[in-house]
Amino acid sequence: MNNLFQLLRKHEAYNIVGHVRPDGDCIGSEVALSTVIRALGGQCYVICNDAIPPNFVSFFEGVPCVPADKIDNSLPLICVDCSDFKRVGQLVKLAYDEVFLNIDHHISNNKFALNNIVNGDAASTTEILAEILIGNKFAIAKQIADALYLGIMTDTGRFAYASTSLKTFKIAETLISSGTEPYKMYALAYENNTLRRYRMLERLLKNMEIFCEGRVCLSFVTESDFEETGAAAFDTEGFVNYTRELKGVLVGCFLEIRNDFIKCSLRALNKGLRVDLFASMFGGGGHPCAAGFLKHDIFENNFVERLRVALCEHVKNFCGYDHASI
Ligand SMILES: [Mn+2]
Repeated sequence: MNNLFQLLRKHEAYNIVGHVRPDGDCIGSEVALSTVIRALGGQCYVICNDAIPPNFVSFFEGVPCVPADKIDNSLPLICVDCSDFKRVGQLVKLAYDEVFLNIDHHISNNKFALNNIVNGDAASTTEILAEILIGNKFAIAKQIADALYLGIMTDTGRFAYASTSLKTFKIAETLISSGTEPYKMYALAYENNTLRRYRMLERLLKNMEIFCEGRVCLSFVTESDFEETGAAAFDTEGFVNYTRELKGVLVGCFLEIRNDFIKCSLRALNKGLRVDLFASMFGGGGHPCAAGFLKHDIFENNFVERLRVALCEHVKNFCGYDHASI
């Protein structure tokens, strides 16, 4: 893992990209790594291939960004927090034949780059980066610390998921020592809800249903819900958690049923439920407890009904797994 610095010295300038619909870990990784590269004397541009949630825009202060339709593809590409090269979005995918470096923590990562720093056990991509920086005694400036903290806080569900460990808190300690103020990061991420997000939340709660003997909860919002509330794609970030947090539910599923695609997010109570495997049947992926897929092709009218049946079958097959051994 410590070869990150050797790799970064191979070129003078880079493009960095994360996944579409960027979340805190994606943004934190982009900002932290690009700031590190510039601190090392190199140049680096973050490719903005999707709308950055407004509450996270401040993290990009002073970070050179480039729109996805103006990419200089002569610069080597670094992908962060992407399990698959598809996740970078169509424009970036078309611009590049090869990826210089892939840094990620998804168990399903298919190591698509020339160089891969992939650790499926890490709680977040920012945790991987933080460990490397701390291990190499890199002087972590406040902007880098804030970005890393944002990613770690959001991908561990505010330091709550099973992926949260003593190591997570030790890294957080270093970041706080470097100037990060936890309450400010929390407020940015979780106390910036818009009314249109809450209006969407009403619809999520209204459409919620439990089936498979109480083991699966599914809800959805539709294109017209987005239109009527004026919500943007990022306004539904984290909605899937409401489906998973119900008592007795083993797997939660949240669907965005849009005009030309369905986005499915899945969360499981524990690793044995392997929602990443379920998502992979539909061309998606992720983590054992958190996964999803995007269905772009014209889908059958009864797709959601078939999904319900398949989900219940999957949960019945996997909930008998010996959880004690995981
Ligand atoms: Mn992540």
